[in-house]
Amino acid sequence: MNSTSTHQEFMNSITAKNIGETEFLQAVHEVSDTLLPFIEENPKYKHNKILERITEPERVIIFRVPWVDDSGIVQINRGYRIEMNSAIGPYKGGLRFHPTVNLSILKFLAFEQVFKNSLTTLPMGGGKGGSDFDPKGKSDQEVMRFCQSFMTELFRHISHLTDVPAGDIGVGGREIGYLFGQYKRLKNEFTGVLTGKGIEYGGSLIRPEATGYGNVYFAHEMLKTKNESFKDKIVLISGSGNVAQFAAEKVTELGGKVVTLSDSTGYIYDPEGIDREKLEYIMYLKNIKRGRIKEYADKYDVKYVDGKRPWLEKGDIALPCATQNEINEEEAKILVNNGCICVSEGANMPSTPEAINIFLNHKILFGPGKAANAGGVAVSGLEMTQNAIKMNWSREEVDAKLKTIMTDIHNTCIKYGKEADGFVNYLKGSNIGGFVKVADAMIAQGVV
Ligand code: NDP
Ligand code: 2IT
Repeated sequence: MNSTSTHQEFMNSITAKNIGETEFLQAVHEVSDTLLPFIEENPKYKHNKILERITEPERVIIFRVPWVDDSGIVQINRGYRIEMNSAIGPYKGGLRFHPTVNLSILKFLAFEQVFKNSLTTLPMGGGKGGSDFDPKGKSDQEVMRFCQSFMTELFRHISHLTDVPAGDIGVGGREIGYLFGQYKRLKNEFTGVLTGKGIEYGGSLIRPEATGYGNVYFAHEMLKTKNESFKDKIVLISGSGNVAQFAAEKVTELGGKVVTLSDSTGYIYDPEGIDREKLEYIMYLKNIKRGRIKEYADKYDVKYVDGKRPWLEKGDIALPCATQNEINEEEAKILVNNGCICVSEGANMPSTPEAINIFLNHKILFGPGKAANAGGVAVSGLEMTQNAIKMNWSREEVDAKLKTIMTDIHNTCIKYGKEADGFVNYLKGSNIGGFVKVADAMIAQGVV
């Protein structure tokens, strides 16, 4: 049987087992498509059914999260933790609070996390969790009560030795603080059970910056292979949350000009560039005022496009940093036709499969999320180490380690993704590079 029909057969069985889980099936399809030929060449993975095992979560926890809003009304949300794979370390991965959260989205994120965490070279398994709770428009008190209720169930399933959650969409420093406080109270122990903690209670310097900075470091490595850099490049960024903000900061520091940012309602286009001072306003707008991106356009008198994404604008480099499936085929074509030479994914699975095909067919630099955004979880791993040795490293130390990790991930992608004509298929490189360590560890540990 050829690998295309083997792939179809594999996908048929996965689809039958995970009915309606669109995003999870999309992620598995993309990974297995590049892995199957490699597995055919290395029969030990086939005989041990690694692909079948790695796509089945070790454990899925689903629970009720009741809480009382400011007007005294009882609200009920659904909480999840997907414990996907612990072959190379404790489950590790973020929590997402967003109304779209469901089992499919969290399983796709947990699946991606297994490969990403392996790529970092640190000993972390893969997991993900969250809730369909929408923090938008909620008071701090409501967010606190929700987080306390969420942790009142989650605490019995996690610990610094077994499963270490962190942030993701809708979960930042504020939420991690409330979650940590409740865990500590319930367990009566002070441990590094969460990462992304405040600096006063065990957090790591550079963790807030890590995903955005890491993405830019990874893109920088890709650009270097073409004797290019960020200097004087026009950069399109989507999102305006944690990842987008620090990607924008690093791009500007490296001499690039960021002309777009977005949120779920639309995007802004600032042809003069979103410089340091304007970025400070974005940080105030998004992290403190919790307002809409349109307010930037009103303040600086620039274009705001409602209901659209930034990919319609002309740019040399695109950094999608908002959410999954935010670049479709049409938008990918527009990017490439407008001369975009590099797409580096700060978000998880922001490009649809059709968009990825456009990038690969045009042989532009395409850095998939599991490689390009691994800086966040990598510094989470460094936070775990600092907690374990009861020491704090300086900004410079953590930043240097982050840079080294991103460069190493880039090298791994080249090792497994360089094709006969010299083109580096980073998708293939990151999938195989992330797979090997986990798969070998699974074989070594027997059928568990
Ligand atoms: P934040 O919550 O800080 O910001 C998310 C941003 O994306 C906001 O601007 C938000 O707009 C926008 N957004 C969210 N959902 C949608 C949607 N459905 N459509 C359009 N825009 C949307 O999250 P992060 O910055 O932490 O996460 C961004 C991405 O990066 C996610 O894909 C996440 O999984 C990924 N990531 C995050 C890491 C981290 O360390 N935080 C690590 C690795 C990856 P609005 O305010 O309107 O909701
Ligand atoms: O998608 C991700 O890698 C994250 N949200 C960060 C996970 C973590 O444990 O820091």
